[in-house]
Amino acid sequence: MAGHARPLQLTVMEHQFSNGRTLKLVVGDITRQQADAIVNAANSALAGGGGVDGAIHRAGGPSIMQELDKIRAEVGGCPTGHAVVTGAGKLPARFVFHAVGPVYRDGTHQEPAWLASCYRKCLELAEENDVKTISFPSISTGVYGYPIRDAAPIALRETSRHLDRPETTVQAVLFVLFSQADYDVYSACLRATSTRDG
Ligand code: AR6
Repeated sequence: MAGHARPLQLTVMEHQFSNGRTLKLVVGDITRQQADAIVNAANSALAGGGGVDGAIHRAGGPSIMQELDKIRAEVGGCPTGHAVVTGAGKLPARFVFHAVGPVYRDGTHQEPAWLASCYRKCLELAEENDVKTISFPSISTGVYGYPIRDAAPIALRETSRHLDRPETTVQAVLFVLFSQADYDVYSACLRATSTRDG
């Protein structure tokens, strides 16, 4: 390969479903992307943290944590595989859906089911709140250690299934991947699925 230029890496990929809905992948910072709802990769305590959680609270301002404080006082937190909704503060969105992904152990401790559940719960919240555009980070593949090659097919499968449904208010799903390497994994997976499913 020495001496050969690397092929141009596209940083946007869009898949259109036969019903006109779209699933799009980009590289970027989720706090900078306009959407009706932005998904956060949170923890069960809803206590904030690093990674995308930290970025969302920093960019969105204190109102998000104040709303989470109330939720925590009322229901104690959010179990793995579930999600709660708050406003989006200063973010360019109406809502933040705080989803709690699984901490990865070895893949045999229900991690795939919990991860799939996170995406489904966020899509349910989207329907309940009349959300047309929703952006996701790659849940659990940072601090929580889920191998991205195993997580990406689950994320793409759950969101594609939802977009393919005849009745859904969600018109567009955007995955905002934080590195070119993460984007490359998601785009290869989406390409493989699109080729297989036509
Ligand atoms: N925009 C988009 N993606 C991002 C951003 C951003 N601004 N920042 C990080 N990522 P992580 P988890 C990517 O660790 O694995 C927190 O402390 C990151 O590169 O944020 O679900 C919570 O409080 C990775 O690909 O979430 C929890 O305790 C992906 O987002 C715990 O981490 C998810 O990484 C949750 O861990």
